[in-house]
Amino acid sequence: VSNEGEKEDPMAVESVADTVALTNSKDDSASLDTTDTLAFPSISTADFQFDHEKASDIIVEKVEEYISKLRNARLVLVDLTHKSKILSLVKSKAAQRNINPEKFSTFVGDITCLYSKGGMRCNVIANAANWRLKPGGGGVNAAIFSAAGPSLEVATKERANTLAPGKAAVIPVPADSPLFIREGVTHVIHVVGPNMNPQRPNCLKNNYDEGCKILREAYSSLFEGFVSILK
Ligand code: AR6
Repeated sequence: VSNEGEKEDPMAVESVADTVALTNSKDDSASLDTTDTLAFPSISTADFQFDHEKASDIIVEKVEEYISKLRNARLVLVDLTHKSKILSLVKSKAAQRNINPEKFSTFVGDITCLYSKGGMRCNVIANAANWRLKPGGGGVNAAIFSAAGPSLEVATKERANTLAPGKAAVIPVPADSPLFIREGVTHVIHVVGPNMNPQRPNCLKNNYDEGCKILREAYSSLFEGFVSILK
C-alpha cells in the first residue's frame, strides 16, 4: 500500500514574476495563438527519482522522433523553477541537436495556470500520474487534480481505472472544470512513468535497462495520445 496522498509537494511554486519562457521569447501574439500545444512535465524525475541525465536524453530523443508527426503542433516541457536541472539539461541537449525551437521549447511555470499566469495557451497538458489514477500524492498529479476540480477524476474513471507504467490515457476535460474554463485546456493526458523510489509501488530498484525502456514507452504513449487528438 502506498502512502500517496499524504506527501507534500517537494517544490514550491515560484512567484508569477519568474514565469518566463526559457528558450524562445515570444511576443504578445503568442497568447492569441491557437496552435495545438502539449505542455508536459518531466515524467518520473521528482517523486519517482529517475536519473536526470538519462531522462533528459530520452526526452530529447522522443521529442526529435515525434516532432515530424506533429504537423503544426508544438511541445513544451514545463517545470516550476528556473533552478530546474531537467529543464537546463533538456534545453542544452535540444540546442545541440538543433531541434526547432518553434516546435519544442521549455517553460518555467505551474502547468495548471500556464495561460492565466504565464500567458501561454496549451490546449493539452500531461500529468505524471500514479498507477491508480488517484488525485493527491504531491507533485504535478496533485496540482492538476486539484486545479481541475472533482469532474476530472470522474472523467478519468470513466475511461480507465488503473494505468501501467509506460502507458498513457487521454481524458477530455469536462466543460465545468476551471482547467477548461480558465486555462483553455481541453485534454489531460495521464502518463505513468518508471519508478525508482522504494517508497512507491512498482519500484525498479535501480534497474535502468528496464527503467529507460519504460520511460521511452511513456513518452511514446504520451506523444501518440497527443497526435491522436490533433485537429
Ligand atoms: N507544474 C509544472 N511542473 C511541476 C508541477 C507543476 N504544478 N509540480 C511538479 N512539477 P512529480 P514523478 C514537476 O514528482 O516523478 C505523485 O505522487 C516536477 O518538478 O510530479 O513522475 C504521483 O501521484 C518534476 O520536474 O512526478 C506519482 O505517484 C515533474 O513535474 C508520482 O508523484 C514530475 O515530478 C510521480 O512521480
